[in-house]
Amino acid sequence: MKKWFATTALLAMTLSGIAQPASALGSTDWEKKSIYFIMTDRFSDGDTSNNNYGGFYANKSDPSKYHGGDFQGIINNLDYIKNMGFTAIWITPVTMQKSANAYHGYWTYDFYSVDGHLGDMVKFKELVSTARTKGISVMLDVVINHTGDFQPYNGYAKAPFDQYDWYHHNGDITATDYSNNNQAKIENGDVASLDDLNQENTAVAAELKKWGQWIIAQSGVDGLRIDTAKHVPKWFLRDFDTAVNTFTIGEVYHGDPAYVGDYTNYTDAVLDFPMYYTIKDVFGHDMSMTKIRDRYKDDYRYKNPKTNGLFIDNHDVKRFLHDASGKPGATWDKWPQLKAALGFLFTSRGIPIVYQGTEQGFSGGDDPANREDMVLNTSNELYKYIGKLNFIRNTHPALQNGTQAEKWVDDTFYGFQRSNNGDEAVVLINNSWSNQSRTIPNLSNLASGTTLYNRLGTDSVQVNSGSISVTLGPKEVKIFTK
Ligand SMILES: [Ca+2]
Ligand SMILES: [Ca+2]
Ligand SMILES: [Ca+2]
Ligand SMILES: [Ca+2]
Repeated sequence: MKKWFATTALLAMTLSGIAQPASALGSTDWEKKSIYFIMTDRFSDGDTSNNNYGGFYANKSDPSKYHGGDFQGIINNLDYIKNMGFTAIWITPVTMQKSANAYHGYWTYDFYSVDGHLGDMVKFKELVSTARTKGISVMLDVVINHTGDFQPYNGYAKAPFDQYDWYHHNGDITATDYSNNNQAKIENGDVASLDDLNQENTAVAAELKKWGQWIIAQSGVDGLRIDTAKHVPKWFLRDFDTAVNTFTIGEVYHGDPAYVGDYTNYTDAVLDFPMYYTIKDVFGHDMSMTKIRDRYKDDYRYKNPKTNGLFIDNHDVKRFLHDASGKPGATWDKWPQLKAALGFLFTSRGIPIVYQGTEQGFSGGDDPANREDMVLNTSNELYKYIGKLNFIRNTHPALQNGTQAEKWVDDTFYGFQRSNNGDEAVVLINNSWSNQSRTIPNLSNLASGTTLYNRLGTDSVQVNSGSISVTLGPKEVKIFTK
């Protein structure tokens, strides 16, 4: 009888649309995931009836306008993501906007409404629960630094965010503020005229925390990506993280690991911007692999580098294939650089994040050229390659959150081993445009005679007194496991 009551109660809750139970994924769960980053408006239009919501018309020929993508479009294509091996998605903000150019979702008008271009709260819940049945967790992008640009000429965001003293009124953060590292202004000034919320006002702080709890309870999302985190006072990031009681990863757009790493004292994790710049240099511009070694030397600055969000590009910077130098002397030969960068992304410590379109070879430049309309071609070689990398990572705990030790570094060659309770992976990367041979010494936990198999190819190698001798082709990555 007891059991029957419990089941019925649960069913009743689901049917009446009451908040779903929080999934309570912690940092350790997120370390194991790989994330596909979706800009919803540009992903897939699953419901054309919402394309003109609010009088802001979808127009695919204008890159600064809505293009019609929505929750239904994601729901319809979850298998496209699942079959590429991703175990989580990060979606752009869902709050209601009030601008013809707010397709991206970062300019909130009403915190407590879902933007009608995307769908409604019921559809949002359906996305989260359907994704979960396919083994895909959902991370929601949230903006707690600012609203849209309404002040001083167009009033405010919707109540209760419609009061003068709920905002800072300090003017824009200037280029000089950034170059002088004027942190007070960076936290209390406006980012590109977007109205900066005054978290020192206790009513604002309380409302933002209440909203964070509300959107999680309503939707059932498994974690939050905190937009513009370096513009939010650090003490409030911590208060917010505590209040929402879920995994948070902050966007701290800065190249200095000392600056970025400090934020892991206030959020659970950060996006690894310092490593992004290193990946761009090393893999995109053929620079020395000693830069990878040097970057890892700063790992002590992060509370837990296994939760660092790793990425090769995103919606705010030029795509990797736009920026990459390509093969010297060739007209356009950049895929080998991209594939090497992705090989690193999926094997290094940290959570790999791939921005939609990388798997289709998109090569857009600065915003909005980097926000292309998606095509969903599962036969693209890059789609298959990412699927293979995800499969290898998903089947090897060593590559998810194992320990990581450097075994070789020189200008063109990098090697490291990852270990996790008996699972071993040796990752080797040739960053040059010619064949390279090396003997990699000092491998751990691998007895002489052990055969290691390259999971990105068909070759194998035998361990001899803790060493392996290997040859890699141009820009080749080999991932050896037992
Ligand atoms: Ca639509
Ligand atoms: Ca601020
Ligand atoms: Ca403004
Ligand atoms: Ca947390």
